[in-house]
Amino acid sequence: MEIGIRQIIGFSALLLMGSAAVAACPETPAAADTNPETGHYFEVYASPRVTWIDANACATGKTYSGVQGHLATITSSSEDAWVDSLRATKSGLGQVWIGGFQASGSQEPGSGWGWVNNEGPFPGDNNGPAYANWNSAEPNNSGGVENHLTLGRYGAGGGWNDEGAAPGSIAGFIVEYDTPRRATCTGTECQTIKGQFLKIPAEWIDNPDDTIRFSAYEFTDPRVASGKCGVEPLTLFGAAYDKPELRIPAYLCGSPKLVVVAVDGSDLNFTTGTVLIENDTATVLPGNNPALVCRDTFGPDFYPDPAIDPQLQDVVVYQTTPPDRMLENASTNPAGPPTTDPQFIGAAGEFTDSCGSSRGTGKETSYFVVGMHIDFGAAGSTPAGSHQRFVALTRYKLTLLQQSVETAKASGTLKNGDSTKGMSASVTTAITKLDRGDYKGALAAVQKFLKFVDAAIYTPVPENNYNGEHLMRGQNIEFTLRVKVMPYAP
Ligand SMILES: [Ca+2]
Ligand SMILES: [Ca+2]
Ligand SMILES: [Ca+2]
Repeated sequence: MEIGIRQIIGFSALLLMGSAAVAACPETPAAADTNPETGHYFEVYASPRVTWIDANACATGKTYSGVQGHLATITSSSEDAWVDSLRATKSGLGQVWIGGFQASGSQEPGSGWGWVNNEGPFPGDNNGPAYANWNSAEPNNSGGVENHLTLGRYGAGGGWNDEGAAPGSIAGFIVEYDTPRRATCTGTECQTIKGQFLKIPAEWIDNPDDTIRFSAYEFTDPRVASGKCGVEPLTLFGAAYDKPELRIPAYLCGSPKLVVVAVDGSDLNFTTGTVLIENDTATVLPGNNPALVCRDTFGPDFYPDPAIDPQLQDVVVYQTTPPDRMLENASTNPAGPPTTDPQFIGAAGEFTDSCGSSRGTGKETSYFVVGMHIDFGAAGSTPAGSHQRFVALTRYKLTLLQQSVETAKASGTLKNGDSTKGMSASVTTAITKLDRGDYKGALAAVQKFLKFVDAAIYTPVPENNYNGEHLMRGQNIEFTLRVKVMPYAP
């Protein structure tokens, strides 16, 4: 499955304009601004009596900075307040269409509501897990024909209305563009986007003017709505974005939104160490499904028993650009596919080592993905099945670590001393122990491996940060064994 940036199809707007049934789209917005929290660009258009269908066609026919528009989707209270203020204060318009619609055939006013842009369902009252902000008198399905969502019927801050019965009350519509958030950092500690913080080893900054640049792109994982989590991989970016592909394997899935942070660290110079990334996913992605993200973030009410499902935890995903540098990419792996399990094959790897934080080597440019969970699909639907899948995933990760150590030795970055021999031996021991079901022994071997990494001397080589890779992989396996495998052993 692949989603790229949606292309501007010049003649589709022409076709729409040629149809007598569709009104012309307004050219100039009454108000427009960038939401500082999400980076998304919004435009409020005056278009009296426009139908929701026509407003939706206008919105998807517009582009801003190469990004296609959609009727505004409002998935958090902060986004709601900001968009409503743009409408009320800056545009001065009254009731306007936004991107909520009710599935045809839904007769109950409160059932079947969803967002355009594949941004998921939302409840017909204000008490569901997903955000909603209905006025206390709404939705009422007046006249039996109100199947689309508006802002402004009850004034600023007055909440949402289902509309369709009173076309004369419609003043226009709001378009949202999922434009990237951008940030540039200097120094060793910096905030990239709201809710995300990076700590870079001081030795990486050899020039005070060195910068590290970020662009954040928000996506909704299409596999969530189509039931393909744990089944199909996902490819993002590629030629349509003029960027290298980001390949996410089947076992990693959005919750359902995810943010991809594209990192350009080409000004930095680093051959050892890792970058620490701290994410407050509730802030980075306030619209995410709270049942699928971190218990530590949302509190025990949403996720009372950590033994219920170890798959449901916020993870951070890392991939180098280009993707073929990753050992996870079976097609370019010199040792051939490291696993026969298609679910695990893919370039991106998850490298979280506790909820909300992660480590990456950051070599060259890279992608970090925030707001995903591990999802084994049907194979992980029982505690025993989930446990088996985590054991298989850990074994796969250990084989990749083993390969990484051998590749580092061959590159000359590691001398064949005691520490190097200890690294190889402890990974082999971990695999043997895991295969025997001795998880405690496997954990001890991985912890020993990390001590050997600390003791080893890595001679810098230009093409790779092997020290960072060994730290990152070793710490991730240690975490997976300790937090995911051992507590759920039958
Ligand atoms: Ca939105
Ligand atoms: Ca209705
Ligand atoms: Ca209504």
